[in-house]
Amino acid sequence: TSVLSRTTGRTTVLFFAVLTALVAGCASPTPPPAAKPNIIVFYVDDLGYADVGCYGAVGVATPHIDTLARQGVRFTDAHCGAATCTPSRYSLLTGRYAFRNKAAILPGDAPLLIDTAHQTLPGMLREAGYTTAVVGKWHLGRGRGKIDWNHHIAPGANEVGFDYSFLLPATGDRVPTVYVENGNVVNLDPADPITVNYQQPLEETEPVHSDSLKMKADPQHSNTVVNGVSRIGFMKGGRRAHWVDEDFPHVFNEKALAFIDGARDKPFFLFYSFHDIHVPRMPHADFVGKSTLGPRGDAIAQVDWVVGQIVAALKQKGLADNTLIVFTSDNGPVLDDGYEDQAVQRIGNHVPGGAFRGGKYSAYEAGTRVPTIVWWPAQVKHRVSHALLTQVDLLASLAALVHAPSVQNIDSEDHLNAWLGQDTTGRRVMIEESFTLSVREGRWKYIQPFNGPMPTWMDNKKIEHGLSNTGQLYDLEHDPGEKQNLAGKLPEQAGRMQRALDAIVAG
Ligand code: NG6
Ligand code: CA
Repeated sequence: TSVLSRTTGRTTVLFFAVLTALVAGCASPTPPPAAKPNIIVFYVDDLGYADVGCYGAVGVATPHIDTLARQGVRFTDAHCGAATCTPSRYSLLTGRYAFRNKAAILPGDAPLLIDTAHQTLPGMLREAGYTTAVVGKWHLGRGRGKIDWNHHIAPGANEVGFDYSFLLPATGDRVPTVYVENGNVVNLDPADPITVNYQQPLEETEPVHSDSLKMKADPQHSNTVVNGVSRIGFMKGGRRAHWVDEDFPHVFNEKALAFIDGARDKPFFLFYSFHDIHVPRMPHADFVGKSTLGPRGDAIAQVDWVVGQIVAALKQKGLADNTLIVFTSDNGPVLDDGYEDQAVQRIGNHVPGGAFRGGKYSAYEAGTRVPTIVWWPAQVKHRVSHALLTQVDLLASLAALVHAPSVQNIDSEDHLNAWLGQDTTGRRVMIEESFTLSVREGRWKYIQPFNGPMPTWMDNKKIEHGLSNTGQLYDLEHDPGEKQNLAGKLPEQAGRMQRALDAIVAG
């Protein structure tokens, strides 16, 4: 059958499925089995709520992302699990709140954070007949103890459900600065083995001379220089395997497209996990100067180009109609995250967090409220949705989509209808994670007290962390910028929400 007739057939089936569901008074229209779409999650790093055009960006154009939004569902109240990377990725992939595993930002040599016995999003899809891959940033650890980078490293992405993995081990600002493909360092020269240490300098470690750097960095990022950029953690060896930061978009695209090409007989799941727009922001020469915002904005333009390339390839292969794309971010925005890249100086009128307060690391809304777009030409109509959503629910929601056996998970809820733009409410109660926990219920947000110490590296981030040693209550409908703490005025509401939060934590 032609793409057209297949689509028409599906639309008809969907129409009847929706009708049946409505008649039955059931909220969940069940898509027909034939609709098992390809699924791509574009996971951008540190992209703030208003960092793309369709959410209000100034100084950088994102035409390809805006097209997805114009044709799909654009969400205004969708959240990543946490205000930092590792916990968000953990909850996206496992469907569990990260606090259950005390997930925090990992060093580059950490053991695998995900329990291989737990159900995962890629594992669930694989069982449902998908071929699965992750390309880009990982930051969820690997191995069981001290890692030997010179041999096969397991368990890792491949042991938690990905058939194929091509990864940056942690972040661009952490060593080792090498790609790991299916558990093996790419291009490793056995005569030049890799040593990594996050505790202390290696014998050969030389002091960083800031004059020789492409971009100056703060003391925490001044351990090892690779490609003219200094990083967190000490590393030696592996020279032939070193990545070139400027090449990331081309390297990752090549791997992503090869995977899509090879997925011929099965639907595929691609977790396209960007390094952009995390520090160090080192866009390819093609994107330098594409924005008025300096490297941070140029990196956004680069993300947009990548999205455009992948969507164009899908179209060219006749796969676009039946591919579901989720475009989103792992935490809110940060300008100065340790490198002198002009992000602060060149911000102009651009407001990365939009109407929301705080940013990456923060308990305020901008910490986890991130741009989120769902695009699926065959089945999703354009709309702007104010449904309350969390990435924790992608596991149960996509399981419903592909008719996987029921998900055994305490946190992940099936909100497929909301993800597809049909139900506009979404979650009733939802946790946001930062250095503390917050709970959302409709327009209400409660941030529980925080008494612990802050890591010292937070001192120079210039971020409003939103922490206080007393509880905070905000009415987001009237006060989206969280300026007026109503906990004193409405103690019962605050107390009720603290108890709701405690109940979720207790499981
Ligand atoms: C912090 C780093 C920051 C960034 C962050 C992780 C420092 C050392 N700051 O520790 O640069 O790498 O970790 O970002 O001053 S995340 O998006 O992966 O969570
Ligand atoms: Ca991040």
